[in-house]
Amino acid sequence: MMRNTNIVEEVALLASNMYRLGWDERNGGNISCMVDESDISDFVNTERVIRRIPFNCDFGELAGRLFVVTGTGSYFKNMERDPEKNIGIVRLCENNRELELLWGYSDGGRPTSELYAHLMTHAVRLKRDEAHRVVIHTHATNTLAMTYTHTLDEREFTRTLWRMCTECIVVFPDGVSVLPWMLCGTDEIGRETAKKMQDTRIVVWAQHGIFGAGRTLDEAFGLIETVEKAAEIYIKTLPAEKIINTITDEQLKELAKAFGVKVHEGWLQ
Ligand code: 2HA
Ligand code: ZN
Repeated sequence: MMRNTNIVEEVALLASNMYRLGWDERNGGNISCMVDESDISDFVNTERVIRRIPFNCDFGELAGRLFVVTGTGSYFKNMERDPEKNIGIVRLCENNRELELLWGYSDGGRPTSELYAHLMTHAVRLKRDEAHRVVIHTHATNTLAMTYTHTLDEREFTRTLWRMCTECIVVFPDGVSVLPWMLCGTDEIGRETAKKMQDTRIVVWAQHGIFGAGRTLDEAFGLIETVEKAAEIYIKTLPAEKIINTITDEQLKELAKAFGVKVHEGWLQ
């Protein structure tokens, strides 16, 4: 590890960088990193459980594993200033019913709403590569924009990205997968993401963002950064063309219902 930073500081630093790239507005984006006891023993007593967080964590092979995870509702902008509030370290319980909080979420918080997708992805990637450790979700701007103008066919999407920068095919020879628009924060999007992660380390969520997996924070971030750079070139060289995909009014209503918000009267069809 560079300098003398611990893994939590590394996550916070990455969150700051991603915020400054403009990808993580408000509470957008989340990061999780699987760690060993030795990575955190300097500042965490793993025998001491601060509190138990109810969660369906029936992830067999991950039971007992430790994760550094950004908190739900927390802003990437604020991670570095107050990591102990915005980031937590949890252990997946053997009983499949709860997470043990060992450090962080100091204001009573809990892990990201996308934890299910993160853990499903960790389980799948770990089977493919025992050195796998990191999952990052972010709202990478140009990648998101591309899902409005490009077909969502995975082969075509990947081929377009590969052609945008010379090194793309070297960085992600496995290509990218694409999920159509789906409600976020659900087990279903988690299952679908993990399924795609069997073949590619990048999964694009149409009209939402991107998921990337890697062995280190740098590797997972570098993957996303490279895809995003290619998407930026694509968007910049795009002729004025019609948008062919969008979030429909039906999907907006589904969101409003799922999150219990009252939408401006008459503004949806
Ligand atoms: O809340 O990005 O997808 C953070 C998100 C959800
Ligand atoms: Zn998101």
